[in-house]
Amino acid sequence: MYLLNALGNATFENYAGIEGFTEMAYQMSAHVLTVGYAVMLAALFYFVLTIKTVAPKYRISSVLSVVVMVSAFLLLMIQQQNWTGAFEFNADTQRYVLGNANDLFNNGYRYLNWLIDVPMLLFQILFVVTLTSSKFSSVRNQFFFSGTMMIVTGYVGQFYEVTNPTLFFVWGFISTLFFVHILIVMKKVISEGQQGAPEGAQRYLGMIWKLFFVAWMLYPGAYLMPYLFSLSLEPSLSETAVVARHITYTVADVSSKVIYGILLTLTAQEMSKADGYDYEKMESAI
Ligand code: RET
Repeated sequence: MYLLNALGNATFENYAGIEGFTEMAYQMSAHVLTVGYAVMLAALFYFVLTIKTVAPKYRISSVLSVVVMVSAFLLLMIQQQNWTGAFEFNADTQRYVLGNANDLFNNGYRYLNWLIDVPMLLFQILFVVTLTSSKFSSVRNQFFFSGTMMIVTGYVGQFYEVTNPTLFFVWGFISTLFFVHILIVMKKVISEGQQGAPEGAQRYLGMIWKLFFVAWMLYPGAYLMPYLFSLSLEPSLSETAVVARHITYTVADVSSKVIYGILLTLTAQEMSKADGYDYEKMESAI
């Protein structure tokens, strides 16, 4: 086996790339990463084109989705290029191996993308729901603080996923504490938002909570992927785990940014109708 520090603090995708990826594993990764950013560009149009289907007071939610789409599109595109740039085809072994590119593969672009998107996604719902007992500014600050701390601590931790499992798990654990705080605050925001909301909006808010919980859980799952595959304190370097991480991140991104944004738009449409703003009955919605 390889020396487990041959590549310094590089992530496990690179260590797996010493032996190399089969055509299928390499291409599936490249394709999944491409679909990831293509969806963001497509959804950008949805959020722009539907903005007038909700009453003006809910429109900041659509604007925040637009911000999320643009930043995710750009960073996920760079993430895909990072993948294709880091490995090259070797005709002798018929595998894609670490090339002599000057940049190894790293998921850091994702983490820094989250630094923009996580606060935006958390703020977004506050422009749709009406809080009954919590204060807007207090919830906003808690979301901002725990959101950024969760990501920064996870970003540091992911550098150690191969070379120092102890540090990897310690940083991951600290990050999880902030994550639990976010889940608690979000649950409260959604429960308050459901009170007094029209029935359709209540139903969508219930769906948003379930989606939020499952989609956000996928991120720590992807962080742990080399260990979920090895089930030991040595990271797995299997290419299946590498592909599984790309798929997990992409499913998580599409759910937590795009589907979440669409459900918030649908919620805001229901609330707009209850407020007397019904785009379906308007002469011209756009
Ligand atoms: C990390 C580190 C390990 C522990 C935990 C994590 C949680 C990450 C989450 C990220 C959510 C990102 C989103 C991005 C959307 O653009 C940092 C992987 C708990 C929950 C929603």
